[in-house]
Amino acid sequence: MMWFNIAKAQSFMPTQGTEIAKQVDNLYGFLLITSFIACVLVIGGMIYFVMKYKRKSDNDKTAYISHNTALEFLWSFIPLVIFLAVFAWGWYIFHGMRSMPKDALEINVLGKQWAWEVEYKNGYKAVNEIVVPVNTDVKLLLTSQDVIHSFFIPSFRIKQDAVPGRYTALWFRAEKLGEFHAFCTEYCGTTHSGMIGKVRVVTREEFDKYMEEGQEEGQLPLAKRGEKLFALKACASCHAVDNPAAKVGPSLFQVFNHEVVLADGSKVVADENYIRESILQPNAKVVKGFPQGVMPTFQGQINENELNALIEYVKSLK
Ligand SMILES: [Cu+2]
Repeated sequence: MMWFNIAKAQSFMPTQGTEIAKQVDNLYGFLLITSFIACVLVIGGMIYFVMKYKRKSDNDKTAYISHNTALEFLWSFIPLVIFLAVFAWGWYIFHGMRSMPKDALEINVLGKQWAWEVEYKNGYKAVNEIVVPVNTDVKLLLTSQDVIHSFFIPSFRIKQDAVPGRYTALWFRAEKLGEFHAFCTEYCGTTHSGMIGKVRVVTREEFDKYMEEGQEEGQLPLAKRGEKLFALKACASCHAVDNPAAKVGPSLFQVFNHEVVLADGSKVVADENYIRESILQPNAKVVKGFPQGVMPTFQGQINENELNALIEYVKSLK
C-alpha cells in the first residue's frame, strides 16, 4: 500500500471495485496529502512569522529586503514539478479509462426519464440492473431517448454522459463480486434522484445462467432483430450485405469499424455513431461514388431500440 493511499486507510470512499478505482484513489490521496502539506507550510509559516516579527517597540523598523532569487526559484520550481507530475499521472489514468478494450462484452444502456434500460446481445432486456461477469472487460454503449443523463458507478470511479442522438461508451473490469450502485449524475427532471440502478458482478457461470434464464419465448438476438428490420424497411433493395458488390447504395459488408471515403474526399471510421447518422440523416456523409439525396431519412420512424438492433446487424456483417 502506498503511503498516500489515505482514501483506503480512512475508507470514506466507496469500495474499490476495479483497478482504475485504485489508481484514481491513489492520485486523489496524493492530491489530498500534498494539499494538506502545502496548507500547513503556508498557514504555519504565516503564524510563525507573525509572532517572530511582531513589532516590539515604536522604533522597530523593518529591514529592507527586495528579493531572494534562490527562494523565489524554489517556490516556483517545486510546485511546477508537482503540478506536472499530477498532470502526467492524471493523463495516464484518464487514458486507461477512455481506451476501450478490444473484445469487451458489449451491453447497450439506454437512459430515459427515469430509468436505465439494459439490453444484452442475445436480446435479453432488463431495467436498472446490469449483470456482468467478474474479471471481464465490459463495454457499455450509452445513449438517451430524451434528455442528457449521466451514468456513474462510484465503486468503479467511472462516469459518462448518455446523450440523446449519439452513442458514448464506458468500460470497466470488475474485480470484486457483489452489488454496486449506479446513479444518474446529470439532473434530468422530477425523478432524477430516483434514477438509481445497480451493477451486479457475478461469476462467469452465474452470468451464463442469468443469460440463459433470461431467455424468453421468441426472443431474438439483437443482430437477428436488426436483420428482420433491415428486410422490413427494405434496406436490402439498396444495400448489399453479403459481399462487397455495390447496389444503389454502398455495401454494408464488413463496413463496421472500417474507414470509408466520403464524397468530399475526407475519411471517417464507420463506427456506431456514423451508422446511426447514416440511418437518420443519410445525406450528412455520403460515401464517395454514390449519389447524393437518394436515401430517405428514417428519423422518427425507428426508435432507439430498433436503431441498436440495426447497428448490431451491421456490426455482424463480416
Ligand atoms: Cu437521468
